[in-house]
Amino acid sequence: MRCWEPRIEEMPIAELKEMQYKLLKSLVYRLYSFSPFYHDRMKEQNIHPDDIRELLDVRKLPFMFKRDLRDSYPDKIFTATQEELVRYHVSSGTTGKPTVVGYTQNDLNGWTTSLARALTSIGLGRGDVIQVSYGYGLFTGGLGLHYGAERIGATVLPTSVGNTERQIELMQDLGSTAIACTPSYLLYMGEVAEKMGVSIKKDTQLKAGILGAEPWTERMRLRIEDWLGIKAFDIYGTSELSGPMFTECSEQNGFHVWSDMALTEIIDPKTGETVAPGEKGELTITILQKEALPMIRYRIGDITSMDEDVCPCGRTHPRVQRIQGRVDDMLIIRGINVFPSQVEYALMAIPEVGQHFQIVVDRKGALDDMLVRVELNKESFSDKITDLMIIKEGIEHKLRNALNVNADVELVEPGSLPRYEGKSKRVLDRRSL
Ligand code: DLL
Repeated sequence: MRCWEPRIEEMPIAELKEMQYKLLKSLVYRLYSFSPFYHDRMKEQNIHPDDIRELLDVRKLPFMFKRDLRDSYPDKIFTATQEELVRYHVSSGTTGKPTVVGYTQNDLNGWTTSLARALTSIGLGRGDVIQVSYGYGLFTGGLGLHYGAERIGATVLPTSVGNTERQIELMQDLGSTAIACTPSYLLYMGEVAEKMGVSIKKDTQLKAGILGAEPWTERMRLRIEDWLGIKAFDIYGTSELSGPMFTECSEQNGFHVWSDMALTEIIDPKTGETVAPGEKGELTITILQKEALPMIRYRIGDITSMDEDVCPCGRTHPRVQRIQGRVDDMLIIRGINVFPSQVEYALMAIPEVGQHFQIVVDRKGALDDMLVRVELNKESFSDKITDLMIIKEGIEHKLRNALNVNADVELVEPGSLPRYEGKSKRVLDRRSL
């Protein structure tokens, strides 16, 4: 029941690229002929499908942005009729109209295959109990992982989010071996378990976390693995691509993007040019096989780099490195670019610091002011002001070194910052309020 397709997953890179070229060419012809949206876009750029003569010609095609989906709310951009659709998902987003994604049966099959391959690459399969603690419903996380896990013959425990104490009881009673949720929810679950007198490391059979839907850092991975006694794997996707689709394999070194499904480019967000191999830029994906909502050169807004070398696991499909932040997540503090992930990375190296923090940005007069509220761990929290002052100054010093900008630190009691069941919200930017 595992989903291991060596003919595709280990296909020599040159053959994979040839396959991608053929898929791209037929996609472009199809959209030029049948989609008014893409037809007009290509015409505007003076592009005809005959201009696509090799894979690199993808660079001639126009980009697509989230606003294109919003502007065509709810389904004007779909290339399948409502009768052909078998499901909708809707993502709310923080601004403006939501985006709606429709799926044909083939689209759902492809999505499930992508996750089945991914879960297999982690080493999961028949005999595993996968607790799906992503939200079920309009969000893609719950149902996406649900069907992927069923496809590989694992037993699904569809807990969705919330009701955390019950989740922990079920994890113990039914022997969950893997959990899929946001890293912040797993941190919260670990704390709730401790309050219940349960050690996830010692008292459960959990061995893997499939964690994503929000940015997290390598140091957070190490903390989670050490604390909970599991291997933590990154999982990535966005609702527009289908939902969660790609995970790291057992090598834990970037998530494999299946080349027969998606063509990945990393571009300079300012110029739109492709960056040099291995350089950081904006992840841009063309979904090669989707019926209801194909996407050409979709600018996702996530910042990362890509490694096209063959993976030690044998898979030839490129690995995209951990997402470092979003183009629109970047804070500019007194002219210096700061990503929340840099703050997390710096904090997680400091032993006194717990897992939770919050960044508050204000404008004082003409100047930006950044405050980082940091929870200490229980052992380091003390009543002695002098001890706390030393820790606070130490953290401020480390943040200054990591970020090149001054940040004030406020130490707060363990357990006092907000906890999240879904995606966390670590930045409070009060400059725009
Ligand atoms: O978050 C789909 C998903 C569900 C992914 C479950 C993984 C697991 P959206 O709500 O559309 O879809 O949000 C997509 O979330 O563009 C990233 O900014 C962020 N994101 C998702 N996964 C990761 C990750 C789902 N592993 C947006 N690391 C994306 C960093 C992530 N950011």
